[in-house]
Amino acid sequence: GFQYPEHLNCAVELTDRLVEKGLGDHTALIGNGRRRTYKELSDWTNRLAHALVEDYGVKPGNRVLIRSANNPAMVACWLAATKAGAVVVNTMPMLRAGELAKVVDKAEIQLALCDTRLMDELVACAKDSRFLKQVVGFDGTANHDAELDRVALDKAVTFDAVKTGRDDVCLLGFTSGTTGVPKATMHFHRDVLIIADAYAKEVLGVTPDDVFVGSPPLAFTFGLGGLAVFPLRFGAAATLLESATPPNMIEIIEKYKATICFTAPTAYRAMLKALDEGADLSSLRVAVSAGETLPAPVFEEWVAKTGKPILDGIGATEMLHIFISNHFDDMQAASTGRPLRGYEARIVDDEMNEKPRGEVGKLAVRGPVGCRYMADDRQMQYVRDGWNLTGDAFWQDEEGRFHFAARSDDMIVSAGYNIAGPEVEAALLSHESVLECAVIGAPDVERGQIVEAFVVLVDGAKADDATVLLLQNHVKATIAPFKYPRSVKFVTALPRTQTGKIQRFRLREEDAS
Ligand code: 3SK
Repeated sequence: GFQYPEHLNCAVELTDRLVEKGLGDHTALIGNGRRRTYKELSDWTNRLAHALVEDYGVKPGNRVLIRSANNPAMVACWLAATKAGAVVVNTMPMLRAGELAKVVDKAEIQLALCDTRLMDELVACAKDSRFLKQVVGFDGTANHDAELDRVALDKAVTFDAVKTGRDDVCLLGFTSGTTGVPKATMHFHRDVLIIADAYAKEVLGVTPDDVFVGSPPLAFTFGLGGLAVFPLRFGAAATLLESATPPNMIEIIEKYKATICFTAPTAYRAMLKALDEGADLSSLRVAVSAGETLPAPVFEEWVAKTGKPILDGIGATEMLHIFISNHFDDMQAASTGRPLRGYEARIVDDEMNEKPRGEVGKLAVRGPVGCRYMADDRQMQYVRDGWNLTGDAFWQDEEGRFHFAARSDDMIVSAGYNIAGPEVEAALLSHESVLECAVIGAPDVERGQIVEAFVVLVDGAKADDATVLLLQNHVKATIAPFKYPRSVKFVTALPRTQTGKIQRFRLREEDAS
């Protein structure tokens, strides 16, 4: 298993420890037009930690909210607050005052650190809040031109980090879920290191020579792990750019000679569309895909066009990060792979009995990191008999690999057939006219449900009956014909969560109204 000392502050392990190991001059952060070494990151975060404790009264266990886009200053604030023993909630810049208020109330946030460019909504939230008393601005452009930066400027570059226990909570991961109701999940200092040791080390083999890029927000644990924890744990470089959205990721990989890219399948699709003959992805070692299942056509096109491995994995905010993944020596299209070292997974029925290989059931996982909802009675549903039920429908093949079928809510039962919406989506996506799509079960008197597809067409394709027929025939020719979408609706965009997951429940709601 993974062993850690009884007292552990994960932020120290991601900063000062690398300096101790002789990597002080190595690049830690890239962003805002410059590079910062591990020594500079250590000094920066120690100064900020002094300011948080001495000037803003942060005590161990206080909840601190951070509001920012991905940039080096956000990482520095997160590490500094963690060094000070705070429990941090990272939030995305798109959140409005009402959404921030829900987070503030749930987490009982007293202090918020905010990129000065994003103050308005948070100040509006603080005005009516019984918890949030202080909103302190930091300079997201890292010119040290904001209150927190000025206060921190003269502080000492060493800081005695709070001697937190390895099982002290340091992070609250909020999940908006694909159902729309936000929940908070608690994570320990040790969890932050486990995700790096179990995934970044064991699966990706990260070394100080790696350069990470990617698009998921740091406020989403997928992004915090992939873009901050994983590089910093092993002395690699974290590229944190506000502009890191597809398709310009290709230029970013070229410019910074990135070796590891973290993003979701939709972004890889967009990158493939923008990939011209001259693009130089030679620096890239691996593309990591998670957040949604990786459709086989995207896997195949990526490997064919770039010659680089793309590793699909599944994680969850509840589990902090990825727990099942493909591995370099065992990589397959349309498979999520095998549990990481230390994790076990099985497919169960409603009574928690293991299902035979090949049959779709609920995915149950257990391992060194598990789900701990904060004050939420869904804990009893998520964790049963010590197993975490992630809400995904999976099946396991004879060789033991796991395969995604659907989110449990996205299984469609039509005329007695079980149809996994994502399988139909993958078939539709393999047609050249389809840019994006989402498939749901729409109520139907005769069949109970019918397969209904919402399709965003590529530029130039016609949204007419002929295209409907073309797409239906294409699905029938690709997978079992009974799975074809009896209803096809053309839309200009799909509803997504702020982390980019398709909100199929919204499509179902629209259908019902
Ligand atoms: O797949 C996800 O949704 C996820 C969530 C949190 C952390 C990591 C991942 C991949």
